[in-house]
Amino acid sequence: MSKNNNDAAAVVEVAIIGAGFGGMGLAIRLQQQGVRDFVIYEQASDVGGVWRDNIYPGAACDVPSHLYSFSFEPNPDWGRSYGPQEEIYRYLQHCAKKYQLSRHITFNASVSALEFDENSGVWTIDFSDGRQAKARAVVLAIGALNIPQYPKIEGIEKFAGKVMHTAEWDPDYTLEGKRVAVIGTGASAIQVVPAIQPKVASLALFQRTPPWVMPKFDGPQRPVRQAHFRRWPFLQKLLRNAQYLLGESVVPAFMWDSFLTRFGEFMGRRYLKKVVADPVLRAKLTPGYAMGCKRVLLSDNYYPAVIKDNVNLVTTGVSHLDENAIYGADGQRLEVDAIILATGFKVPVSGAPMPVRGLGGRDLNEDWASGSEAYKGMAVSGYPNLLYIMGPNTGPGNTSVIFYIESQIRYILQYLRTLRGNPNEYIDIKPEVQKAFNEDVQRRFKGTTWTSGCNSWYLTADGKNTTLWPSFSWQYRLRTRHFNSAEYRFIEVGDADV
Ligand code: N01
Repeated sequence: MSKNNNDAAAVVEVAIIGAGFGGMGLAIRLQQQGVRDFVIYEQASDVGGVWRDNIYPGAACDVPSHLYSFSFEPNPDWGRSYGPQEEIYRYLQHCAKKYQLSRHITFNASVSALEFDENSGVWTIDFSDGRQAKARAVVLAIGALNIPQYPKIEGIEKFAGKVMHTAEWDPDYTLEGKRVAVIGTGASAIQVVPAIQPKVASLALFQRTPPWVMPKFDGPQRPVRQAHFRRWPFLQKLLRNAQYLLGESVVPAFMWDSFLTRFGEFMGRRYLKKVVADPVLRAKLTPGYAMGCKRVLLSDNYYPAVIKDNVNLVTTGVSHLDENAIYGADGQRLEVDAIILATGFKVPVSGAPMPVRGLGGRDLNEDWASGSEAYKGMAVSGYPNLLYIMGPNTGPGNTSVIFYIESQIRYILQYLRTLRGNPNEYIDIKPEVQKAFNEDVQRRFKGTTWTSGCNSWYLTADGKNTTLWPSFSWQYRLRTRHFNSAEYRFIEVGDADV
């Protein structure tokens, strides 16, 4: 493959890290193009990514199910309008089986480091068990939200009961009749709280910032509809397109227009008033920041659960823990058997979860120390032949992440084809191209609700949004439609003087 590579036989053309939606989607598309020289390294023993791992009660998607599948693999059999975790996990297992991905996947392969060698134009992949592999191109399909964020709470190590993060749920622990504290009121919390509230003896809900919650209108999909979708697939496609257009046209407008944001807030407060009669509780649940600045949450059963007698909404913050109890910052002591941390994830793309060394030994985590940045969320200057799926500034604020993943897959296929056509070169995005792209991205955030001044994981410490795409998703699709080789440097393998 490369003129200076002595161990060419062991070098695979493409290594994909991760067998979730991104890695599997790319693998299927590569196969369909007749490319066989690729491997997927997956740290777990099954496919599925976050949909394999997040098994807390109530875990589900807040994007309509018909939008939450590959465009080339519709699922007429979704059981609900919003897919629960196990259904989405089953869907991914079905895709893996149907497209025979297992022959390309190495399971239980946890990548611990990546290093590029400019003399051979090859990436060395280190695994945590000491194994090594080599690939010409690496695609990091490692997901954006998968490293749990554990809060630092004084005394947590002394607590004698159970402590569980929503993303690391212990299915063998029973909550029936237990006294439980839930910390956090984000997307995970509003799903787990209604699922466990009827079972537990008491539920102390520690809310730091009240979220905006809107009704989800979730419900079962009738068998007759499934039958129609199986018989006339275009009907499902129509529904999918209608849902896409709704999310795409209505929601962004609310993010950009302050009048519409106010209207959304009015609707949110109206919904809260309809469900929560007690004005004191309602005041505690009313958000104090502009709608959309943090993720708007969808739920039909969160507020109805919070008003139940066995739920105690604590708004004073967590002070500390002792062996048997959790203390509010106001000094109240609540004896509990279990603490559920619904405290979210390490800020995505704030760095790679492993050392990544590019040209001249540069370190991606150092380069991204003050905020991550890539070209179109995929290529990073100084790290040739390396691509991200769902990298910086490609998170959707309003529509399905699968739409973005498929846009990136189309681009990456062109990138990899170009690479295959230039076997003695490696390619690197020009720094000035990456810089201009990111200046434009940041300019587009100005005046949106995302920069209206809330404390959100979307933002870096200095207020830069490195997570979301600041525009319509169709604009992202258009901008990733064509791979433009003029934007890249093509470097001769062995020409280390770069
Ligand atoms: O996490 P979060 P999440 N003391 O960071 C609070 C995706 N997702 O797991 O708001 C007390 O949103 C924190 O308080 P505050 C989705 O993209 C998708 O819920 O920072 N509280 C907040 O209330 C989502 O956006 C689905 O003041 C503390 C909560 O914990 C992302 O994952 C389902 C605290 C964390 O909320 C993250 O959601 C679930 C502390 N020390 C998740 N630290 C779908 O449906 C944190 N908090 C697809």
